[in-house]
Amino acid sequence: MSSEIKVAIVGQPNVGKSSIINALSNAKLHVGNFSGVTVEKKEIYLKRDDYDIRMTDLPGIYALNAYTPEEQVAKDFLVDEDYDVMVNVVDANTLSRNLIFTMQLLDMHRKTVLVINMVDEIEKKGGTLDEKSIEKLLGIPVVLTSAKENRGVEEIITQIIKLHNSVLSKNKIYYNEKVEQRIEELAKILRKSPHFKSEDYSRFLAIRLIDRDENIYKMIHDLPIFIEAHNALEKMYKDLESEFDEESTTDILANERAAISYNLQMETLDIKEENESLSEKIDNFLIHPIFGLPIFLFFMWALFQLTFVLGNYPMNLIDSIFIETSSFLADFLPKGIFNSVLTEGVLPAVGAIVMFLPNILVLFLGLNLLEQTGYMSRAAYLMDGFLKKFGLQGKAFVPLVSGFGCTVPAYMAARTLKNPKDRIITMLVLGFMSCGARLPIYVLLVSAFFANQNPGNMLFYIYIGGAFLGLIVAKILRTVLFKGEPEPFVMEMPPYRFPSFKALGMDLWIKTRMFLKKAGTFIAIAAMVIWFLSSYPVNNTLVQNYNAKIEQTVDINKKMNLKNELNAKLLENSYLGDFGKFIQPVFAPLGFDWRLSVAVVAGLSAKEVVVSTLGTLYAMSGATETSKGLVAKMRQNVDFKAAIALIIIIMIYSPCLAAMGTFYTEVPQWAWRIFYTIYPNVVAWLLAYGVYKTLALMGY
Ligand SMILES: Nc1nc2c(ncn2[C@@H]2O[C@H](COP(=O)(O)OP(=O)(O)OP(=O)(O)O)[C@@H](O)[C@H]2O)c(=O)[nH]1
Ligand SMILES: [Mg+2]
Repeated sequence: MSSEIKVAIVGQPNVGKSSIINALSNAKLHVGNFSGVTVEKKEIYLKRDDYDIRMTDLPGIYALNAYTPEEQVAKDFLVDEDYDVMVNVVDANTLSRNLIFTMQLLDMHRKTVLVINMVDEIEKKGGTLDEKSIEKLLGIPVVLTSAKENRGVEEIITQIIKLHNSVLSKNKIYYNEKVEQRIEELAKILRKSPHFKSEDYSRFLAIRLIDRDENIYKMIHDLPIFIEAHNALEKMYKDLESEFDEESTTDILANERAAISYNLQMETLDIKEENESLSEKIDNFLIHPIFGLPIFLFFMWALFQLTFVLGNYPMNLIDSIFIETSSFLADFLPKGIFNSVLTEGVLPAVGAIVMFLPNILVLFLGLNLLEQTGYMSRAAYLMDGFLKKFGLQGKAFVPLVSGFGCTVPAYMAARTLKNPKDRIITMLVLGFMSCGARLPIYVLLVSAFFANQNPGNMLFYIYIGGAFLGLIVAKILRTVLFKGEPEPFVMEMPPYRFPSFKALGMDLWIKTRMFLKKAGTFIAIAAMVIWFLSSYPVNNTLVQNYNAKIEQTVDINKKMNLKNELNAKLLENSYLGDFGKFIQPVFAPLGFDWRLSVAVVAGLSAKEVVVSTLGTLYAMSGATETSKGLVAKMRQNVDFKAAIALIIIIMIYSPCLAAMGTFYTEVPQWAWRIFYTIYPNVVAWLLAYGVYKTLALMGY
């Protein structure tokens, strides 16, 4: 019989909680060198000896007084959920500050392991840590780890199992006598209620109440003991605040904890502070008041150059592999529906999207480096003044940049914004940040229509252009709907860290797998649907007429032309052709034919579908020898003005269904949901139309 141990992993942001779980298991939790990477609790299962260990990775929190939605997730879990052992992770580099939170956790009086992570960095600075003394002083087991170097992490499990099998030992933090007296007095009142009979729990609640924790206050609000507790509490606030000469009892407790933590660090950590750390030296350059912003823009520009240039090498290879495989299978397999679905429907569609995988990986690698090195927080700091001009706050930078990767986690990352107005504005404009799935469409169009210019520059302009439009919309929203200033923001500057190649590789591998899986399932199925809708109904008289004409023709080229004409006519008269023509009036002013219109609408499900649908539709129109690839076919069939209009539509209109679903989950108000569903499409159409008309006037 194996027994289960439930473990909560808790600590301040960016201390390495997720990294520790990754080191312990084969979990692939997202890590990054800035605060607020994890915004949703995640469960991981481990098996050791006879134990099933269920670990919950929680978002980082600074204190038990929760503010932001993601901090609330962690706090609710800690206070309300049932778990056997708490693992508190702290960063050895900022020990005393982290220990302040540990004190709050110890108030809960639960089985706790203290994990001091990042000891590798302390060692590099020539420091030593005396964990045995901390153990003695706090009365709980202490483990030193380096998640990065995979050191000490197994010891955490050993301690968890040991704690699980032993009785809870005394590990109270004792406050000043005057405070202790009040805690005991209040706890006694609370114990009169049948809910709070336990000694430990009543003590914890009493401390939280004296700490002015509003959630706990609300919790006792409807209980019979409330009046008595409330009166006692009011008196305590007044008395303590005058006895300690402080504004608030929160400050009194904070001072107490800070003093204990500081002493703990002084007694146990031996380290010489350097004059100017490497991080500071790099910062003199990277967050320079004048050069900082241009340097950031240069990095982004370089990223898009690389995305295009590096991504293009394998692209042609992948493209031709799919084309050759299709034409081989088309001849090899017996003629029939299966053959056609595969070689005209699925393979061209999947190939059309898979060939952009290298571009996407380069983009993700760049974004990942931004996260791993710690530059993200710097860039946020640099952009703060700029973003403020547009009614956004500096912290919004993190979700905005994540949006270049994928809009879904970006919506969730917006949870770190404390102010609901700041958060909703950020979420409403997040879609303007072109995600990785839109990259293939851009690369396709840029390759087809801007081959003579620098295509990397074009990509950069598209992404920056989208972002800039988002800022303008944010400004309008702030002026019209949300009067007021964005809140000032605080974001911690982590030290620069050399990215872990393992984490980078892991992340790219996950992205590749997910992408290929999506291409092989969702995209393939969508392509089949598109194929069937565009192959039926078959107009038999048309086919017979054309076949007769083809028989009579001798010239090979003329035969080919007739065949293509037939295919085009059949396609136009198919179900999808009918649908395309039905929606085309909406897109006709933008110069789209029905195929582009269908692709744009299909792209509402997922942006990859735009390219794959174009792949199928153009493959079915029949290929002439000169235009085998999709790029060439686009150039042949799409007008330049329409291509630009298409780029604008893709840049702005609604993101995929998954992203919209996430928005609906995160934003409960129907008014916002409806606004969000409609306005980007209207803006996209109007802008695309304006640009199309302007280009027409300019003679394109
Ligand atoms: N040098 C060193 N770096 C580490 C260690 N553990 C984690 N890191 C790095 O510290 C950063 C933060 O790690 P995460 O695991 O994302 O931290 P977290 O506590 O989950 O952060 P939040 O989710 O924001 O609360 C990452 O860049 C890690 O690579 C360690 O032991 N040594
Ligand atoms: Mg995390």
